[in-house]
Amino acid sequence: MFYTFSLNLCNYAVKHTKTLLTKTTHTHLIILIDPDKYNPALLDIANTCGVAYIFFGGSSLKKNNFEKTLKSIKAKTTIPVIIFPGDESQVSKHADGFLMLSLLSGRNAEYLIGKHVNAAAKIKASNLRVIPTAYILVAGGTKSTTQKITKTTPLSSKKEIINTVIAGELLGKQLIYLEAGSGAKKTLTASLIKEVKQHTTLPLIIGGGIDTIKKAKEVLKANPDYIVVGNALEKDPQFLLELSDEIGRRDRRD
Ligand code: 1GP
Repeated sequence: MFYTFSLNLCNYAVKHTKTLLTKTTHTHLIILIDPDKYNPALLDIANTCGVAYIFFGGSSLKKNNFEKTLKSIKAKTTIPVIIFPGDESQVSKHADGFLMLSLLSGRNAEYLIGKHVNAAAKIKASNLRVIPTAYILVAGGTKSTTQKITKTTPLSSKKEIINTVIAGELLGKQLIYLEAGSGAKKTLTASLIKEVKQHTTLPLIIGGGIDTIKKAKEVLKANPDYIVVGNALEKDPQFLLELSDEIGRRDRRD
């Protein structure tokens, strides 16, 4: 059992494992913090709410405070912080791990190998735990920042999504991150997530556009290993309490 029950704000807490982002029996929650929009109040809630990981990074940072903000987060929490890099400058030995993202849904060589070569020596020197990740952007009803920056087209065909997941596994990735894009209008459907799960044994992360409990419930029906929520928590940190309750309720029910 991954969760341990305790009397705190959100009814349960998380026991962290040494290996990062492993497969789970019940969906765990990841919050995404954009360094430019860090709100310490969100971290205070996260510390009591069974958040499994913090993803840290942003696709268009302007404030030049990546390292400083990362250090201040690490000083305030024991939740593992994993860099979800928006570009090759976002590397720091102060994090607990690093998602080595390959944007497999796109055909832009820079996001398949180019940026990785630029950052490789720095990542290796950091001694970070690196998780090779198949990053797959799926159409979410709006043009996402990732889509704009990478100049790639998100996938919409179920067959292509599944074949991309399979290719990711065959290429040796250790994690599948299926993403509707930050601020997506539509989240991924439970039926698509369930089908994807039938074609991979890798841990599966679902993100993009989870901004209501109704949308969270749809994604949770498919029981992915992790869901990631960013935008909605920037707007309302209290939403984390509701999300956490919903996940905790499912964990106890099954
Ligand atoms: C984005 O999947 C994450 O990369 C989170 O998306 O900001 O829409 O929650 P949201």
